[in-house]
Amino acid sequence: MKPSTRHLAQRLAGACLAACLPLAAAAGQFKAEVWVDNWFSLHVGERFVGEDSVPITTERSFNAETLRFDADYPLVLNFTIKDFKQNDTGLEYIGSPRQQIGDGGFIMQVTDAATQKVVAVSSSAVKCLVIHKAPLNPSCVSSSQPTVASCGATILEEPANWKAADFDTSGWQSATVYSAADIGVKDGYHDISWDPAARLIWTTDLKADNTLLCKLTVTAP
Ligand SMILES: [Ca+2]
Ligand SMILES: [Ca+2]
Repeated sequence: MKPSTRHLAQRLAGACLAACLPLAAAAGQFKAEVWVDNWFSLHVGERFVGEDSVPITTERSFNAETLRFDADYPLVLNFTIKDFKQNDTGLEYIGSPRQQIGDGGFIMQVTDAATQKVVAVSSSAVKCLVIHKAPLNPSCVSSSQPTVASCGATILEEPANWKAADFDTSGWQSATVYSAADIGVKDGYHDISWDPAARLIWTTDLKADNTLLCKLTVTAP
């Protein structure tokens, strides 16, 4: 082998060591498909996997999203889910004739690339904590100048370590399952072939519950 060829071969081997080993070390490859009104991010355990590519401030951001990631079972799926609100009143289109309390909606499924089987879905098995709830007084929607004081809001910090595998969600609510009509599914929702077990979920109040932390742990099938 000529020195220049050997050098190239060494460089290629070095590139593969850097790029190929992490793939080889991961036990599994997964695809998460998500539709949400309006925005989400996903961590698998503490590791950030991805987020809705359309900013929440985009009007009518009803796109579906597909994220691919490597992980080991058990999968600890940690979703931060947000319904759009213009400010802490929980309202949107403030000051316009369309001023309203917006509503949410979320569905997801995770497919194991090795088997092409859906291994995780949104359902009542998902545990959620509402960390932004507003308005508490829904009649403020008819106010010409709604304020946080008149609307009322409950805003919490994220619990420390909520993404950890051993975080205790026994105090969190089980997700509520909604119909497609309840949610008013649209746009990207219809781009995904949903597993029959994947359900549209939110917490108990589709309108006032604006920011949710939702957690689902999936053991090896
Ligand atoms: Ca919304
Ligand atoms: Ca809302």
